[in-house]
Amino acid sequence: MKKTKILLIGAGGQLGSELTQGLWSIYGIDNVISSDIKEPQGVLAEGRFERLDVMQKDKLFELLKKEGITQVYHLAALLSATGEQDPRWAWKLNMESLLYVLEGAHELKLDKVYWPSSIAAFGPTTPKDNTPQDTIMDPTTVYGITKLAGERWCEYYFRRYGVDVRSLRYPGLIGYKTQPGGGTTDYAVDIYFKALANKTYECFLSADTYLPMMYMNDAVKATIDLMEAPAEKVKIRSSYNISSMSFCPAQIASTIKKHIPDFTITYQPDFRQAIADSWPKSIDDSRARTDWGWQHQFGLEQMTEDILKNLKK
Ligand code: AKB
Repeated sequence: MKKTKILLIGAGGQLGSELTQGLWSIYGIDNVISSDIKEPQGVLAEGRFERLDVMQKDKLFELLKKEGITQVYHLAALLSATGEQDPRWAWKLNMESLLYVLEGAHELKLDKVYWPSSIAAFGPTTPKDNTPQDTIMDPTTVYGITKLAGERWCEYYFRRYGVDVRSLRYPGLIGYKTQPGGGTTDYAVDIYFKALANKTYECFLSADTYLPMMYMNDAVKATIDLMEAPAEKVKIRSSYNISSMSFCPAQIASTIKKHIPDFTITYQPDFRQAIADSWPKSIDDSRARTDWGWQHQFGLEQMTEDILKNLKK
């Protein structure tokens, strides 16, 4: 049997380092190579790491061949807020890199590819509550446009070339080990750091802005569960809705107050408010639950307890 050898691209981001560790525990540290355009930080330096600019297609293909890679997790992307600073670059980076990975998977006959989509692929006329799997998708950010187009490309490569590509539409991901970079949902990470450091936080979204969110432990679990599922159970090849909780800034603040009673929050909405207002408030992920058995573990209370406990350490 062919040995599994995994490459993570863009592993230096918020999800990458935790996903890398999750994959180490299944496949062993020597069979998982993390890569990023930046030098490895923290835990990534303990395992196998390659500097890689995913826009250099030749270098990517060279690495895939040299290491005999069988699975790629392609996580590199500009997110919703940073994408708006340079829309043409966001389009180029997010789309071309995906096409290189899909082409590599097809040409080199890789076993599987993972690529993340996002709730950003939905838009202002999408039903906002319990957003269905199949519905109107009219993203307004360049990031969301790349996610919607990317979903179509994934399904195209699956149908046309049989590439076993799998994807999840992540909600806002919340972890404490790595800082997020440039998302609209990042307030829900930052708030914990500021609550502990200063007992106060100025939020860039309004108090009642509900968004779908997920604790990093659940995001890693969902990703690995999907990638480990037998191919016949993965019926959606664009991207699966996935969900665990939904809350607004006022709710996360009151949950934090249970642990830090003198914590205060103020609101100063900026350009990210319009982005958040264009996204769903909650997600129907019943297809993920029935097709490959998705179950989440963390809600707002458990997540807050876990994050604050670990950050205090
Ligand atoms: C962002 O806020 O841009 C991301 C996302 C929801 O995909 N966290």
